[in-house]
Amino acid sequence: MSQAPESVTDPGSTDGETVETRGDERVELLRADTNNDGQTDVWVVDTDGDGKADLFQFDTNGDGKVDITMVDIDEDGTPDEVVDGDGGLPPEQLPPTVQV
Ligand SMILES: [Ca+2]
Ligand SMILES: [Ca+2]
Ligand SMILES: [Ca+2]
Repeated sequence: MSQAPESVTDPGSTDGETVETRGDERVELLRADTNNDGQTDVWVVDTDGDGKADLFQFDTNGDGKVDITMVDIDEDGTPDEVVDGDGGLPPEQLPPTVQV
């Protein structure tokens, strides 16, 4: 056993990494349309059912797909992990609940 320590291998996807969240649920507390094109571009999500947001996703280029995903794993209001893409958690294409 002289092999190097286990290395992180690329799963083969270039669409960003998968994020770890507090739970497996997806309760969308808020969806917002910040550029008023009728498509959601901000998602605020609770993944463990405690009613507090711990997953935040943003569509920054207006194509309706998530470009940045932030996870607040300890729910202290500060993102603990930020990844490109949807983090393996693509939102449903639903109309925004809030027009900003
Ligand atoms: Ca929008
Ligand atoms: Ca939560
Ligand atoms: Ca996008």
